[in-house]
Amino acid sequence: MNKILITGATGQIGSELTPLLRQRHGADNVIGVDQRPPRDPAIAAGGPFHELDIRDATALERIVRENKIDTVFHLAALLSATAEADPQMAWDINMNGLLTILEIARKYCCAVFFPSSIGAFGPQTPPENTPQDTIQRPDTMYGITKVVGELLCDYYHKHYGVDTRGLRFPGLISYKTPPGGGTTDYAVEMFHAAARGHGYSCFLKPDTRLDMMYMPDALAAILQLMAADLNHLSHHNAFNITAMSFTPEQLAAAIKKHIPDFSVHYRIDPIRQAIADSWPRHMNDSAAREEWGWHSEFDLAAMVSDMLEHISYPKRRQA
Ligand code: NAD
Ligand code: AKB
Repeated sequence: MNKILITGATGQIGSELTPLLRQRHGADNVIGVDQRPPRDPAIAAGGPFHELDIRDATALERIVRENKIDTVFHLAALLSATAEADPQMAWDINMNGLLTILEIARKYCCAVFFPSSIGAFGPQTPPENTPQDTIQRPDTMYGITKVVGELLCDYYHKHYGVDTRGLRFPGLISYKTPPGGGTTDYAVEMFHAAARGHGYSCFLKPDTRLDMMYMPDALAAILQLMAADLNHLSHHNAFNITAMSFTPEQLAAAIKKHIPDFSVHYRIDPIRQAIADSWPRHMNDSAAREEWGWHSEFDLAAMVSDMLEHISYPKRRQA
């Protein structure tokens, strides 16, 4: 991994992965692209950045060719709630974006990282201890694009020898960049409300349990998987990984240990509730542990302390 392209570089993951990779590989060797300019000016100023649509195959191919890119982190996509609001657009961006990247990777011999999601599972999937290899019949457009994405990555590996690797991320929690339109966004929103000294109106039911992960663990997992010995990987793509599993009321209780007067009430959004109800409660990530040594550092208590340490607003009321 010498010359790197990151798509979706200004999103929740990209805005943290881009500076991390620039630190490790040199600022000029990591090119970010996204359809919107970075919120954090450091991303645009910290190294090469191009504003473009992921479906613009000509512009992407030129960047890869001219910069001799050897590794692509393909993060650009529409997330679950945004995708349900415009399913045709989600198919176009998530599928044609990925196909463009895979075709370029085939032509220029690039490795590709593709993030899948708990959204790749559906109502018929076993929700507890969800196996690595199991029933995948999602009923959301986001989930459909993730399953097809996983299969496309396997196809390009098997038939064209492209080194495709990927993870099924749970909901990611971070403080640097807000999440981009997902079902698990409630968790990040809850922290910001609490840190402002406000109550929070949660769009999922109090007992909706989902897998979650703190961003430092997600970034470590990406780097560890991409550095893993190819000979030790039997799955390549779509590894289940998780760090914790909790409900909105358990997260609220953990935040209340730091901010006792924090309160949550529940105003359910039926669309996002239906999406959450179709996802696993807790995935089995033993394949990732066995094949490339995955383990998480942050549990619920450690993540909550670290989040609240980093989010500060003038009105924050401390315990
Ligand atoms: P995000 O929404 O924060 O970022 C995605 C980025 O893609 C945005 O900056 C957006 O501007 C860009 N983008 C969207 N359409 C584009 C287009 N047509 N052309 C160029 N750029 C475009 O999402 P994220 O949380 O950073 O997620 C990145 C990837 O990880 C996605 O594939 C997502 O499905 C996956 N993932 C994320 C989570 C999570 O909880 N954050 C969990 C599982 C999987
Ligand atoms: C979403 O809620 O859409 C994402 C995800 C789990 O894929 N956070």
